[in-house]
Amino acid sequence: MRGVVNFVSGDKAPILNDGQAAASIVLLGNIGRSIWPAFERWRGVPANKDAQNPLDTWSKAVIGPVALEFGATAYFPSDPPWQPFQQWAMRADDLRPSPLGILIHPEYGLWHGYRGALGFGHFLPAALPVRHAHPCDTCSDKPCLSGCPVAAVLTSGFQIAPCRTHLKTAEGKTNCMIAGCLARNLCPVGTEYRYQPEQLRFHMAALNL
Ligand code: B12
Repeated sequence: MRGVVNFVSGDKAPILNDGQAAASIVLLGNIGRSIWPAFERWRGVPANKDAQNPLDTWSKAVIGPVALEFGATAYFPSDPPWQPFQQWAMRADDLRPSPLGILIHPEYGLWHGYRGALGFGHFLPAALPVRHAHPCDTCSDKPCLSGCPVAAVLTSGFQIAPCRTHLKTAEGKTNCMIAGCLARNLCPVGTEYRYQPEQLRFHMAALNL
């Protein structure tokens, strides 16, 4: 569980399966490597080996039954129309945007993500997150801004086109595709939560369309 959002009037709440606007959502996702062993076990089953978009498929296989059991509506980050997972996440947890576009947390940095959300027609108990200083504001070196070999990480935002072009070059194939995004790897926050090598490679392969 990655946090709870209770919607107030004026919010654009997601629509539940019964057609009503949700009163609350529970966000679900990973911190660091937390989901990886379970995902790898699932992928090791012969029937799942050739699944398309395996991490999204696994997320649905795990979260779908939980939604049924609790009478909730399940939302998934990869399903169009895209739900505003990052806006929800910033309300539910102590997160702010980093220059990479990924939300940064004071403890686990850039090493976390979302696998789904459960929507409910009633409000849920939710503690407001304790807000700390934004780690990027107090980071004087900002290695993420200089670490990308093609300068795809700018203060104005992440540029996907030069990144993807580079990932297809010999250099991209031997560094970013193997070690993970070099700019993300250079972030000094939450390094102990950094994804394991196969997890980094999996996400780079997903980005390299
Ligand atoms: C489209 C998309 C992308 C596009 C961005 C295109 C664009 N310029 O908008 C591309 C393909 C570039 C991308 C890349 C990545 N993404 Co992305 N992406 C999404 C997706 C599916 C939709 C975003 C959206 O438009 N939402 C709809 C609007 C209404 O929601 P929102 O909350 O208001 O939108 C916010 C985002 O759009 C964000 N934003 C704008 N531009 C960009 C660019 C990037 C790179 C990111 C990450 C966010 C971002 O700012 C908005 C305000 O908060 C979300 C999932 C989701 N449903 O949100 C994941 C999501 C934002 N991505 C995520 C991640 C982790 C990545 C990657 C790191 C994955 C990877 N394989 O390496 C890379 C980043 C690469 C890097 N080196 O940093 C995570 C972020 C988690 C976090 N900690 O914040 C999300 C939430 C998916 C998840 N399952 O957790 N992504």
